[in-house]
Amino acid sequence: MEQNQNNPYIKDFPILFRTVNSNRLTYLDNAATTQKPTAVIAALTDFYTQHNANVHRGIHTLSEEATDMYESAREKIAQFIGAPTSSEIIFTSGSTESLNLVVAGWAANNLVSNDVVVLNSTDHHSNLVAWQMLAKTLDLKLKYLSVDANGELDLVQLKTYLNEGNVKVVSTSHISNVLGTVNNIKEICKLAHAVGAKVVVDGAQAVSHIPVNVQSLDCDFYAFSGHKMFGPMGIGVLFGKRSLLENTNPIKFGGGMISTVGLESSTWATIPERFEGGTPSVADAIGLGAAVDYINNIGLEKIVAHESSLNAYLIPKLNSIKGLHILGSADFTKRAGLVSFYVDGIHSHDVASVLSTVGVAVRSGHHCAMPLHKGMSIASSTRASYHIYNTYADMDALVNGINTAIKILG
Ligand code: C6P
Repeated sequence: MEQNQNNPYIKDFPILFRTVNSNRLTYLDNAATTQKPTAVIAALTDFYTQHNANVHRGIHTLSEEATDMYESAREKIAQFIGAPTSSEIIFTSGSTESLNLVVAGWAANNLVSNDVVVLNSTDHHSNLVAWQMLAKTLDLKLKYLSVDANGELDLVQLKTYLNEGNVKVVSTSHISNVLGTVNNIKEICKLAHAVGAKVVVDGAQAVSHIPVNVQSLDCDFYAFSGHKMFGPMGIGVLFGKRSLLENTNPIKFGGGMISTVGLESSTWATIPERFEGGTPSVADAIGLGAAVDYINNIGLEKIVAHESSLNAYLIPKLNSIKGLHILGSADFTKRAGLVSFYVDGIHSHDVASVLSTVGVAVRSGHHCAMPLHKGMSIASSTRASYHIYNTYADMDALVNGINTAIKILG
């Protein structure tokens, strides 16, 4: 029922009613950014038409309203990911800034020369590059976990690394944005914590696709982006355990994040304001709160079941296309709602271009995961990624478009 055009969620997303190149829009680029429901757009409009003011600064009515709305969004997000307190929710501009805050704010002040950070080649550049930069400055050692053909991280090797000593951090994505693998964060945390290492999770592709509870995962930091979960662009979140945030230096200095300022030195506001220097993206945070309400109204179990049924429908069809190779696990029950692939002899951008001519939006390229593609000896891939509003008809449009691309270019 929900997999066909009677999917009840389509009507919530105005953009899905536009045409692209004279075709119905088939939006399959949700891992890059999701579309926005009316409820989120309305929350932004309501803020700007009724409440617009800066937060934590004024005592006039609009400022108090804006502050209440901003803080209540923080509260909603804390509950949504099971954070113990809303003070452990830092608003950032997105996963990239959240990960940079962990690296430049916490790790730069808590790691020393020869400490080891364990990463893996499926990690997004936002994670890899930030650690590489710090490794150069502090002379850290970076170790990389092997990834098998199914996209699974080698946890036996992780145990070996942890036993070798000096591992201070294990940092990984929760869900790979290329392979769709759902990493076993709970187990990784258990192993890492046994030797006192901290776990940093890049949840950009997980939040809104699977239930996330930072307390049951027991991760130390968890980063995600609002725009990949029906929220506005320009807003994201870093969850950090309070004891670690207390030992994290701010990386943005200015208004709103100080307690006292002298001519020689300053002291910081309490957490979380300490990390939110300058005027924050107030409307976008409130919009993200509305996105959380929207997801809660659907229910994450329904989203998981929906994406899994799209996988079950699409993947066998893709597998039957000659010359098309799917990256990651062949077992579609083991992946989140995205599939990346390449077609022999046709560049990923050309596949995406032909798909665009028939209104199908997918992403092509290295998806900010160059080492992963290099490790698979390919330069790039084409990726279809779905969400609650996608249907079997969307999958058919994708498959037909790929067949057309092969006919034209193959
Ligand atoms: N991935 C994609 O796959 P920002 O741009 O800060 O909102 O998110 C960065 C990011 C971090 N980690 C992972 C696992 C991600 O997938 C992303 C963003 C997008 O199409 C853009 S490369």
